Order: sequence, then C-alpha cells, then structure tokens
Amino acid sequence: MKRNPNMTLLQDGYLFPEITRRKNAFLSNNPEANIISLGIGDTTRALPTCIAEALADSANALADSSKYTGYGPEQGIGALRNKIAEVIYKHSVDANEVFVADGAKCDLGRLQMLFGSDVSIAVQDPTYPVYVEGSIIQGVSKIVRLPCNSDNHFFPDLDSAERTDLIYFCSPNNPTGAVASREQLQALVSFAKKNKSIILFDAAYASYIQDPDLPKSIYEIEGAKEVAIEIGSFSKLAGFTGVRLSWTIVPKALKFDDGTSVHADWNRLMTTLFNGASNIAQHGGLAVLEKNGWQAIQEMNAYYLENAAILHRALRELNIQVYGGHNAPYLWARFPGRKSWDIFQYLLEEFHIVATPGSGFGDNGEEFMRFSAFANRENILEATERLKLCCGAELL
Ligand code: PGU
Repeated sequence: MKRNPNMTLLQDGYLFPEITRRKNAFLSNNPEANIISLGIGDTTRALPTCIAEALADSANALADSSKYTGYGPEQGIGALRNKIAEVIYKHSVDANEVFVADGAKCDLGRLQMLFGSDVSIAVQDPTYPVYVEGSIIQGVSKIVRLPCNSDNHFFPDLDSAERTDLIYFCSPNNPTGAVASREQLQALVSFAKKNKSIILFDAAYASYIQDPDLPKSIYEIEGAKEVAIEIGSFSKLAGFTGVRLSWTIVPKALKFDDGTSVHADWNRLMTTLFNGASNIAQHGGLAVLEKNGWQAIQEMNAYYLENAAILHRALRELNIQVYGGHNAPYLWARFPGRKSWDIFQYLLEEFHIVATPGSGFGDNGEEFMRFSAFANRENILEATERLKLCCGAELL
C-alpha cells in the first residue's frame, strides 16, 4: 500500500500537539513547574447549570424506551436548525440553509472534500493552519497567502491579491484577534463576486464581538449569500469544545459556475458521509439558545473578554506591542527580531507560561506570539504577575 503522497507534503506535526509535546518534555524534567496554558484556544469555564442539565436530561431520556432516539436527520434536529436561524441569524438565513455538525474543524475538512483537489485557495497569512493543511491533504496545490500585518491592519490588500476559487476568511481572526469592519467585508464580498470565488467565512469567534458596528456574520453584507459559506461553532460560544457542536450555513443562492447548487452538493455529501451530530449535544445546543442559556453564555464570553483586557494591559505595560484582544479572545504580541519558537521556549522555561508561536500560523506570524484568553482568572492574573517580574526587558 503506497502512502498518500499528499501526506508527505505536510510538516512533521500539527501545531498544537507539537506545543503539548514540548510542554510535556519540559514537565518531565521539571515536574514541580506550575504551567499556565495560554496556548491552545480551549475553554476552561464550567458550563452554566441550565445547559449541563439539558445535556443530562437528554442523556437520561436515552434510558427511557418511550423517549429513546437513534439516528437523527443528518442536517440536524429541526428545532435546532430553526433556533440557530432565529437567535444567531435573526432569520437572515433559512433554517434549511443551516447544517448542524460536530465541530467547525470537522466541517472544514468536509468542505475541503466537497471542493476537491482541483481548486486554488487563498488564506490570510497568518492563518488557522487547518485551512492550509486540510487542503494539502485533499491534494490542493495552489495556495495563495495574503499577508496580514500591522501595516495593513491585518486585512489583506485585495487590490493586489490574485484570484482563487476559494477564499478562507476568519473574523474575529485566529490568530491576530483582528475583527473585519463592515467596509472591509463589503470589499471582500465584492472581490469574491468579481472573481467568481467562494468565501469560506469562519465565524467561530463571532460571539466575542461586542461593538455593535462590527459585523458578526458575513450575511450582514448585502449579496454575501451568493458568494459565501459561513461556519459557526458552539465551542467558544458556549464552552462546547469537548461537547462538540457546530453549524455551517450553505445558502441556496450559492451556485457553482455551471449553475448547479452548492447546497444540494453539500446535502449530498453530508447525507453520505455524516450521520448527524450527537443528539445529546444538539439538546445542549438548544438550551444554549434558550433565554436562560443565552444570558449565561453572554456572561461567560464577557469573562473571557475581561481576561483578554487584563492580558492586553499587562503586555502594554511591559512595552510589548500587542494587537487583538478587543472583540476577540486572542492577543497577538510582537517581539521584534526574535524567533517565535525561541520566545515560546523562553516563556516556558523562565515563566512556566505556554503561548502559541506565531510562526505556526504562517510566515507573517514570525516574531509574534498568540496568547489565548480562555483561562481562569487566577491563571491570567498569575501569568501577568510572572511576566511583570521580567519588566519586559528580556522579552523585547
Ligand atoms: N475555526 C477556528 C478559526 C478555530 O480557531 C478553531 C479552534 C476551530 C475552527 C475549531 O472549532 P471546533 O468547532 O471546536 O471544531 N482553534 C483552536 C483549537 C485548535 C484546533 O486545532 O482546532 C486554536 O487554538 O486555534
């Protein structure tokens, strides 16, 4: 059996397991170290009781033969599709354009399968690595990286950008924490229309947008339904990173160049390769979108945003240039002239803090570190105290 040649094109390990490997290597020599993880964006707060109870009730119902359910609709439980259309999208999308799934990452992989290998793609650089690496696994060879840095306010220069079939776009951005304005998204939609490209809009962090002027969904932009698919997730919205629940919006107005429906193909792919998200997780999702659940998760989101604000202030006080952290759970800190894996090692060894090296997200991430605000407050405060000890000098 020959190895899939596409696999040989990937770098050795995926970013986050590599970080864990290095952290564990350090811990095995320093077992006493109390490491604070601001690396992987993984939620840490307990679920609100009303949501945990809905999950438990749904699990308990499975023990009752009159309430037992097996496979559900591949596209998701009707009530949840309706509720996502109502609460998240204020009915700007139809319930039958909502496809419920088991994670944004999983749906990204399936979208990559839908579009196949004979496509060109564009990504922001730095970018969430899954867009690039999943495409490489699929056999995509034409990958255009659109530099996003402080000079262009982390929004790509579309005037000079090459045309591609697909454009991955993430806002609030992972890793930079930049949030695209309405004008910027209008420009992106016009660019895609002009080029007959499809935008894959990753809105995994949309719930962190507090500024009412900033769009939370690409569909707030006129005409976006003809050019964009949107991916949303309960992971960071509601602390469901372990529960696993997400959705993808595929508008009926979106067509391939031969006039056939992307929605119909997505439905065909999902009914063939996916058997629906866990019924327990979907009932948890319904509870998130009920009044009490919704109120409780707003508080959870606000808590992480306050963490981001605390970290932002602390880094600024150390004279470190820092971006993001407003309307976004990630901070993007610059260490001029330093390699980000060196800073990673330095923070780990000297401060017992894990952050994510910017170069793991692309060449434009070199010299940067991503700090995640998904942590408990004590750890955020402890991390800022540890960083203050070095007065910033060694970090710069
Ligand atoms: N999209 C973006 C932009 C993400 O940052 C993440 C998670 C996902 C999708 C995945 O969402 P799920 O719905 O939970 O599947 N990014 C985290 C976790 C690392 C990873 O590899 O997914 C991060 O730290 O970047």
